[in-house]
Amino acid sequence: MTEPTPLIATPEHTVEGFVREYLRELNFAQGTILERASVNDHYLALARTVRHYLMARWITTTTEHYRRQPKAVAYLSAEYLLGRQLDNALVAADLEDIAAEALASLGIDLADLREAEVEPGLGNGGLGRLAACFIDSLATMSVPAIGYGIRYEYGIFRQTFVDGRQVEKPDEWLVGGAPWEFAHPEHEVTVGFGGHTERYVDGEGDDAVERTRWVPGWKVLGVPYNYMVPGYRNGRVNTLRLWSSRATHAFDLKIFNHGDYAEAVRSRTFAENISKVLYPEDSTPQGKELRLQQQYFFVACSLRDFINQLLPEDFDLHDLPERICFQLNDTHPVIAVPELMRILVDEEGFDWDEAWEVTRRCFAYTCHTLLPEALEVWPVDVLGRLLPRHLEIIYRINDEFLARVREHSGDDELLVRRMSIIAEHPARSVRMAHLATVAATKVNGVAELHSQLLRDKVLADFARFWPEKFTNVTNGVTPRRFVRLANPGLSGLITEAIGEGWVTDLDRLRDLEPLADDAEFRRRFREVKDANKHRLVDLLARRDGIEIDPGTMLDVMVKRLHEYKRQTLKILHVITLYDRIVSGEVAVEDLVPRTVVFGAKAAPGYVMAKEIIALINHVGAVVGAHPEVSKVLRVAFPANYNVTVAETLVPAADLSEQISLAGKEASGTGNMKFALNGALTIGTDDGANVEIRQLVGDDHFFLFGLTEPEAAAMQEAGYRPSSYYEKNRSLRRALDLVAHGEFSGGNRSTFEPVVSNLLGEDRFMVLADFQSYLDAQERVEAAYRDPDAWSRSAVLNVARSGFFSSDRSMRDYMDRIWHAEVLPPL
Ligand code: GLS
Repeated sequence: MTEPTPLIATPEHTVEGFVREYLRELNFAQGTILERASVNDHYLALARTVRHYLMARWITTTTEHYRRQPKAVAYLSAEYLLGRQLDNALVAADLEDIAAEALASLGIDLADLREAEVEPGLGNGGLGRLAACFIDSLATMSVPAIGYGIRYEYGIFRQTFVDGRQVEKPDEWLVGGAPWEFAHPEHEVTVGFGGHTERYVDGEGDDAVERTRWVPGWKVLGVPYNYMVPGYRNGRVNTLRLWSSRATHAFDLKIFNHGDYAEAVRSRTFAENISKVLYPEDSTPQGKELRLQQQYFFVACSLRDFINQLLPEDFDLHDLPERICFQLNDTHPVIAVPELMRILVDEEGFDWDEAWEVTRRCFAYTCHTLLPEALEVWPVDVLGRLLPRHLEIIYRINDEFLARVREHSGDDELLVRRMSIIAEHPARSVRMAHLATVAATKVNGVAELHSQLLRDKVLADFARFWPEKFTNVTNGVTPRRFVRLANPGLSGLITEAIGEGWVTDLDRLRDLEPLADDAEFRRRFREVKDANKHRLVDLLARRDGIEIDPGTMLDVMVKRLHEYKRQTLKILHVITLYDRIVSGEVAVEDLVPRTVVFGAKAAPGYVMAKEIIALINHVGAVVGAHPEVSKVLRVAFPANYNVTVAETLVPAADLSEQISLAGKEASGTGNMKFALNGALTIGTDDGANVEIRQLVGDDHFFLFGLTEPEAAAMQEAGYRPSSYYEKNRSLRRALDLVAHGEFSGGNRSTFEPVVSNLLGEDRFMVLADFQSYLDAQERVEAAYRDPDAWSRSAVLNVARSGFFSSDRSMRDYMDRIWHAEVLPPL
């Protein structure tokens, strides 16, 4: 490839240059003029203007990747929870001040235009947001990387509340226009589904070999949409490529040629449905066939694209492992393993062993869960119907793998059954985590404890078989979005104290440590926190009509609604505080005033999670309506918590609730965002909490609850939740209030399912940890009464959390798994 022609019109990096470009966009792309433009016109013109400043870097980065053919990373993820793009692009291109000034000179407020952007919510929660943080870090670190995923037409649903109950609305994020994407229909890829396989003889005489080919029953097209992934001021822009499904052109022809209009339209709908909607389950996938179609669709497109578009034509695929590592983000993209085998064996003529050698070295697998029900399995009849050739390949991979297991274990058939990629019960199915583990060069968990539990429990047989395969990479979050952008006040304070290097080298936050003992610094730190609380007050008033008092302790629990995360434990604490005030046990003067903020979406089919949402809202209403209680306690539950809300909420928080049952939360990443923004954590010894506590120190973290081994032992011995109800008066009173209809207008049946579930099964041991949680909350109160000591702890949380940068996660992946090249900044 020759040098690209330099862009003729990279706009000048000045206010005047920006104004010119902006007006050109408004006039020529939006077809309007300043006086008549709508907010959306302005937003689109602004987004395109910013885009133009990044374009030269993008083209240069892409061209260089092609020319140098470095060892690169392809991140395969069914989810990218990107959040708004505008600010991130402005910051990356160092355009914040220029843009604000340029717009102001035209009488426009940048802040108003920000609000016009609908965030692309192409993910459920932590796993999707992690992927977005990772691609940001890879770009900032000049690693040649590409993200591959799905361009869902509808992202995660918009949550509303009706009578306190969750009601889902479609997320129509594309309607206003999508200025950050570039469609490339000329690079469409064809993907097959269904049909059958055939054996045939390839070649003649001595050279004749028997081969297999797949004859798909139907085909769809994948159209790539490219997104810029700008590095932070390093001149590089990587690519996120999301696939959208379309009907093949043959369908259009059929309509005209055969007159079978209805059938042709039906087929078209099938094709277009594939990328229609994000499945809204987090950590508990539903075995829906469309989901498998989505998974195969995007990995088939991505592998094809990588081979055809990003490799030179004469590339020898035997060398593929020297050129790429495909990182499997959870099991969702694991069908890529048999797909690469199929390409190499059936299309490229590799023999099986050669193909396996290449495939195995090209993939690495990240597991993101500990819940057995979250490990994906596909019934063989579903998989075989949709992807018959892939099922054959999986069987053969399994046969060869199990032969090795038998060889090593002396025919331990129980072990063989446990390790098999194919489960026999309850239905014959493919265990995607086993397939991934067998194929991958490396398997990693996402926090130290999680990786340990993978080795000891979830994948223990595999860890014994291949100890060197298993490793840990603790998650991280991007400091660009979650500190620099979300918390300008704190960022300014940090930069003033230690310079701006921290934005790309978060370990430097350590240099803040001495300032924790500096009263003036702590005062300014409190001022920032206070200002952030006021920003939140404005947001909630504007967005949700919720009033909160910025003078109270902000106690925040935001994450998906899941029983293992134990939002019920938090609400039982609220109920206990309520009860103590109402019963006169404590006087309001004796309590630290708090606002408890929840944010949580429940999977639409997850009945218990939706009941818990209703309970929180009903308790909130009663608490807020009580004249005494509401003086010191309020519950705020803004609907539709998303990345945009997080960006205002996290910097305002005082207390971060990370209260999952130990051994259930693989890592958590919200916990990291809060610590980095100076909230103190109340948490169990779970996921990355363990590492947060180790780093910030026990004195600056409120630990409570059972440890993982304790919880496991208690379950083993026969856990009886009702015994806690019987023993613990506060707990009994709180549960009785719920059961007797205190929060449901006297109706005892409303929350009966929640109460009886806690008393009867309580799978996640809320009752066992209740007292310990109350005790920890008492310690929180005591600590909060001393603002100086509290802010000292908060500053230390910031100073000691640099480890949780996703840049560090990327370095760990590079060193332990990918061994990709790092290019110089441009
Ligand atoms: C998750 C885990 O539940 C989180 O603990 C983890 O932080 C995240 C990213 O590794 O992955 N797994 C999952 O299915 N959804 C998640 O958020």
